[in-house]
Amino acid sequence: MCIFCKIVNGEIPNNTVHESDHFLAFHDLYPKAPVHILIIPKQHVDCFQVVSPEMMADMTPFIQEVATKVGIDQSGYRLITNNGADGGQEVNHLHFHMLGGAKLVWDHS
Ligand code: IU
Repeated sequence: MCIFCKIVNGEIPNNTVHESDHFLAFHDLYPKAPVHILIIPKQHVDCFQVVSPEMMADMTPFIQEVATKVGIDQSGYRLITNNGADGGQEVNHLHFHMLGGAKLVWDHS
């Protein structure tokens, strides 16, 4: 079972920000910005390339709710998903990084 599935089923603790029946948002263990939240579907999906349009449609308002809940919906944030090897994906369970809480620098590397 993948590490994020273990977080979903409670085997590994997490610092939850927001939760619904289908999605979970929790603080990244190694934050790269003042706010760094990971947003995942509870159902295992490998990566963005294979996610269904229906799941993305459901996930969109959840992601927006997370931003509102942590108070960065107005100040702004960056939403990233690393897809596959060249994208730098290390955990093979779809996740969006929500980064904010400061004016972010755009790093193209
Ligand atoms: P990536 O896009 O797959 O590279 O991102 C994985 C993220 O998961 C990365 O930012 C890690 O810090 C984060 N993470 C975590 O928060 N908790 C964990 O147990 C593991 C990784 I493993």
